[in-house]
Amino acid sequence: MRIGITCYPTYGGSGAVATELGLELARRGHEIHFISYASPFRLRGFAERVTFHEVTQLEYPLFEQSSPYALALAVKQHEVAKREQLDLMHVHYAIPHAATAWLAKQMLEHEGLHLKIVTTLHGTDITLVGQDPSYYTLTKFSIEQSDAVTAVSAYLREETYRAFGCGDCEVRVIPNFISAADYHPPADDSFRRRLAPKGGGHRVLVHVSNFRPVKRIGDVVRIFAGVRQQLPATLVLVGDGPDRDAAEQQVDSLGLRKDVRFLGKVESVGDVLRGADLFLLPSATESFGLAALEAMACGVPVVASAAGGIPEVVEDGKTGFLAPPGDVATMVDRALRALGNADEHSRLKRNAAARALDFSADRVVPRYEALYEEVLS
Ligand code: GMT
Repeated sequence: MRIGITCYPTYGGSGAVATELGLELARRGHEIHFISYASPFRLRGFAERVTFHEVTQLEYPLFEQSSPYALALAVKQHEVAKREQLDLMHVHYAIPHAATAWLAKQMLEHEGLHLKIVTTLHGTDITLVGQDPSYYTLTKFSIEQSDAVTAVSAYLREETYRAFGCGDCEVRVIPNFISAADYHPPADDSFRRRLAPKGGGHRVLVHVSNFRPVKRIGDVVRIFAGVRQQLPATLVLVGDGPDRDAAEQQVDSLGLRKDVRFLGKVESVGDVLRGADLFLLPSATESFGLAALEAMACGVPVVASAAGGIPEVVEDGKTGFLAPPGDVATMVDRALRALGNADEHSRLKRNAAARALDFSADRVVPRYEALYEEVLS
């Protein structure tokens, strides 16, 4: 098949999943065309059957506050679909990608050409941004106009029905996945020692995100502070975003500077995750929690919020522990339970690595291929 993929190219789960999907599909023999304003961050180097098409925009004084990216994207989607004879366009994150794909499709129809649209809903396109009155009707319309719609968790599917109704449209759940070869538990503790080159018994806690308010970075720091009172430990924070400055200040005010490392954006999170003893994800909500899955794939247990789609990924008491969002005391208790006893930690690590295999690319990507075939038949 010849498949167009549009996603946000920046650090973030939806762009990561879209890019890994494109690369996996290309390995399986499909021709993939990424269309976005920049090359997706996980698309590095040459890959057979993969092409990137950059959306270019005219700078014009009148557009000062509102450069119409969505229109330029629709034009590029139309152009690439026509020139490369795409069978379908798979868009990740509904806003504005599902609407621009619909526009491109209308232009093609006008020329006697047909393009199928598959939309994957990822999270705040449904739970937050899409429900804002400024986007609601267009989000609902473009979901309903898609030829197929997927959600990354059962929670997100139900939330889509609850918030948008979505008439006759069937939202299928296809979970996020990991390419198992990229994430595997380390055979020794060399990665861990690189992150915290201290003596035995020292623990490494990791959090990876784009530091938006929904991630509750303040809770990450407070959970760590609680653990640090009981155990020698280092907190490694990966990523960047609006709440980073506040987190830096919080770390200073709690006197934790020497125990916390802010790494900023890191291209290969696997290298960091392989050095972790525990992953923290205390988000207010999370439609899936790809970062937690990536940690589990490296054999790292997770302490997370029992919110949104996280319980579909992290099994409480088995691959980590869940607690209500904001319940820092319980999360500290669970983190200490996970880290304080070597046998318990090993059990959680084994379970986490095994559970992650349920979400391997080999299991999940064929479900997208089957959906494409159905849409095209
Ligand atoms: O929806 C968002 O907030 C953005 C998106 C992203 O690009 O980071 O994150 C969502 O999609 C990821 C990939 O499917 C999920 O793993 C995240 O849980 C989800 N984020 C939220 O629901 C807050």
